[in-house]
Parts: sequence; C-alpha cells; structure tokens
Amino acid sequence: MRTGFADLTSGFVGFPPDRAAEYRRAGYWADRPLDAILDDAVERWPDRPAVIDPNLTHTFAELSARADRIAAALADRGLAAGDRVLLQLPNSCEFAVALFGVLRARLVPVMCLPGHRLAELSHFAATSGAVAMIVADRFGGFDYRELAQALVAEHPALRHVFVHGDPGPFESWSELAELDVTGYQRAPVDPDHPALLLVSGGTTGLPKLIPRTHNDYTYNAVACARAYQMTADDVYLVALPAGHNFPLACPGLLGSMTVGAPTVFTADSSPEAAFALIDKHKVTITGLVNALAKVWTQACEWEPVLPTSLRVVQVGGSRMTPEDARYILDELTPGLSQIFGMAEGMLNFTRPGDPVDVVVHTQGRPMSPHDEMRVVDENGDPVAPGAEGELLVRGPYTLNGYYRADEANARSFSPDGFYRTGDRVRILTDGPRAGYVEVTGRIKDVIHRGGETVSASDLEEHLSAHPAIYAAAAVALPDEFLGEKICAAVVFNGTPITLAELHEFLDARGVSAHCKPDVLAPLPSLPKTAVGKVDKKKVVAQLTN
Ligand code: OOB
Repeated sequence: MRTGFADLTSGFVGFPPDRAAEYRRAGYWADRPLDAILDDAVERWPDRPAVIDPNLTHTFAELSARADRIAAALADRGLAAGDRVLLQLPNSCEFAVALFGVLRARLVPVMCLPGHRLAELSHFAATSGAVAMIVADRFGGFDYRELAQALVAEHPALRHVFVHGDPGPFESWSELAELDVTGYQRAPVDPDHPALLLVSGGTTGLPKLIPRTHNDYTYNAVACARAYQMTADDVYLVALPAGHNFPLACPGLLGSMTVGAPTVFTADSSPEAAFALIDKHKVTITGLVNALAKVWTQACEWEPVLPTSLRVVQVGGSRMTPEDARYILDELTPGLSQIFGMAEGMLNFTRPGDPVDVVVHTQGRPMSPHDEMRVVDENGDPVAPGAEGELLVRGPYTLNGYYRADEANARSFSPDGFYRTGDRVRILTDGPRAGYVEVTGRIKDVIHRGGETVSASDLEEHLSAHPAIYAAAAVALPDEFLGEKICAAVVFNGTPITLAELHEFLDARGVSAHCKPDVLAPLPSLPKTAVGKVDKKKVVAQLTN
C-alpha cells in the first residue's frame, strides 16, 4: 500500500490563510523545503565541516552527497513521498545523514528519542501510521533490534526496519547507502505541510505528535541562530538527544547550518566526555536541561579541562531557581541564557548581552515579534498586566493542532487558535525585566491536600534553597484522610536532614502549614524523562510500588 501526501495531511491542522499571509508578508516564511538549509550551506561552504562526532567528520558537501544516496535508496525501497518514518538514532553524524536523507526522500520523520521504549514508540507508530523505522543496533546497553521486533509484531504497517550497525533480522542501513541509484529526483513539497513530527515533552500521558511545517521550522532555526548572533565561527555541541526540538533547531543542528557553523555530537553528556570535546573542537554554544547544567557546573570544581571556549550555554526544559542560575553563571559560564521553549513552537530566551538580573530571574522574551502571548485566569479571562496565569500562545512557528488528536486539540486550543501551554507564567512589567516571562509552574502540577491546592513548584523552590538538598520534587501521594498528601522527594547533598528539621527551615521561610511536606523521601537520584527532565510520574511510581 502506498500512502503519501494525501494521507499525511489527514489529521493535520495547518496555519489559517490570513495568518500565513501575514507571516509571508513579514518575510519569515521562505516557502522552501526544510532540507534547503543543507542545499544553501553546500552552496556557500561546501568544504567546511558540517557534522562531527568522536569517530567522523562530514563537510557540508559530504553530508549532502550521503543524504542524497540515502534518499534515492529509500525511494528505491518503495517508500513514497509523505510516508512517515520513525527516526531513533543516538547522537552521531549518522543522525544528520538519516534526517536529511529522509527529508530529501520527502518522507516525514517522527523524531523519537533513544530513551523512548515500546509504549511510546507503539503510540507513535499507531498515530503516525509509520511504514519504516531507522534505529541503531545497540546503544546505552539497550538492543533496539529487539524493540523493533516487538513493534513490528504489533504494527503490520511498519514494513521496513533499517539498522545502523549489525542489522540482525532487519535491513542494513550502511548497505542502503551503497546502492547504485542514479537519476533520483527530489519531489516538490508544499512548504505549508509538515516537514517532521516532533514529540511533545508533556509528563502526563503519552507524548503527542507535533507537526512542524517546512516554513515554520525553517524560520524557527534561522531566527534562533540570528537571535543568538551565531556566525560561521561558532561551533554547536549537541549534548541532549538530537531529535529533541531544543538541540535540533533552537538553534541546534539546523540553526548552526544556516550560518555555516559545524555541529559536534556527543552521545555521552558527562562532563568528562563533553568538556574534552568542547576543548578539542572549541565549542562556542550548547543547550542543556537543568539537571545536566548543574552536573557540569559542579564538575568545574574537579575536571582538569574546563569548557572555556563556550560563549553561550542555554539552559531550559524546566524551572530553574535564581540560586542555580547564579551558580551556573559564577562557576560554569558568564554566557548563561535561560530558555523557555516547547516542541509545540514558541520560544522565549534571554539574549546575549542581557543584564545579569534578567538572566537570573527570567526565562527570556519571545523569539519573534509576531509571537502573540495571552495570560489568562481559570475562567479564560485575561489577567491584569504582570499578574500570574496560564500562558496561551500563537505565532509564526507555533502549532495549530497536534497530529491526529481531535480530542486533545479541542482542549488544547482556544477558538481563535491560541495554544494553551499549561504553563503558569507572569509577563513582567517593570524595569529591565519588562516584557520578559517568568515561568512559575505548571497549571496541573498541584497537590490537592484536604481542601487546599498546593503548588508543587513553589514548594520545590523552597526545598532547593536548603543547603543539604541537591535536587527536589514535590509530588502527591494518595492519602486516606487528606485525599492527597505532600511528599518531598529529595536528593541530599551530604548529611541528610529530618522532616522536623525541614519543617523548621520552611517555617523560617514563611511557608504556610498546609504547604509543608507530610513525607520526606530521600532518593539516590530523581528519575528522568528521555530528554533528562525530572519525571514526576516515575517518582510517584518509585514511592508507591
Ligand atoms: C522544551 O520542550 P519540551 O517540548 O520538551 O517541553 C516543553 C515544556 C514547557 O511547556 C514547559 O512546561 C517546560 O517544558 N519548560 C520550562 C522551561 N523550558 C521548558 N519550564 C520552566 N522553565 C523553562 N525554562 O523543554 C524545550 C524546547 C526548546 C528549547 C528549550 C526547551
């Protein structure tokens, strides 16, 4: 069965024509395929390094030639324009070859992360109707061929599995690139159709699929690289999983390509490995989640080689306390940039040169002059300027609907097309912070204790301020009498403290009685999601099983 473009667009909600026209008028949308980023780079910088990993370097011309061979071979295998392909490769040059090969074959990659397992992949396969999958044989002690076998058994539509490395029962990825397939022509695309499907970072339920169009995603990469003042002299390090929006296009691999800057991949994000690569390739910019940024910052105390070439270190993905921001600024880099982003689109970040106060206390300001933000109360009415509420967003690179998810879309969008982020924010109004966003928590990340609603993130901020606590997650545990009780899951810095001592500390900070933890649960580390954020669902599962 050949599916193709018609099938791709069923269940896809694109930009409404009036707003699309506005973004074209503003010059944001180039009306070209996403992979034109590579064509442009080949034309301007053919012999400059494009992608680097510990084993390989490809120039832009080499990367392009490889992607072309893959595209031709995929077409030769019967994959049709518009078909979806699950792409799940570890950080390496091959990730870039596969991404561009798939794009040039006019297939639509579903950007899976190496940490995703059968539950997530099965959901992605079913929702996207994927016909192929690209995986590595093994990575991080896990055999992806076994995962593929289980997946294929459940999803007969998944006809092809290509394996980088030892293919086992499947097709060899490397041999695919060696087929003689001359005369392959790329098909035209509609730049308002999805170029790829990202997966949502939400921690409730299974991730949803996010269609990003050729126009919106190219703009995302171009505008982000520009805002960070990137040039061909920059070097970007992918330390997070490459398929995540953050290292992929914010500015990441794609943004770097728009200015001719090379991208270095590391599959090992430990300070030892990363600092050595940063030093070797004189990396100037990278993006990290909070937990990783903190590990790198601590490691500056003992690592012999420090990451001194870094000009920008973006940190985002979850809330950062001002204390942690200062710690990173003081010990790791003066180039800290807080970034509040989402695979759904909208990006806010602090800019190079912003005052320290802004970098420490805010999560940045919108990337585009055409980003529209609305902050609303629980009834959906706009709050007063500077007040707290849920953030709703709309703009030239924000989705208009999850892929094939009518029910979620009915909940997640306002009638006039704003995406309800579920994030609780304040848009600041005074002084140098005016126009910047402060993220105060998630609307649903609350604990219902007795008749009270307690904000988990507020409590976490207090917990993290204790010198004996390295990391903390406030979660709800079921309770016979209260409905939910408050549990502080903490990783201690050294000497543990007792619940009574914690209460004393919280009393001194003026935390009200009903917001104090009922339970203190010490853990060796907090469980993480596939991209490295604290996974509260897993915290609760660990504490209740
Ligand atoms: C990034 O993207 P996702 O899709 O994995 O997660 C998005 C969600 C946001 O809705 C928000 O709840 C949270 O992650 N978040 C933050 C944050 N950055 C993201 N919460 C508080 N402070 C921040 N700085 O996480 C992502 C995508 C692109 C760039 C950076 C991060």
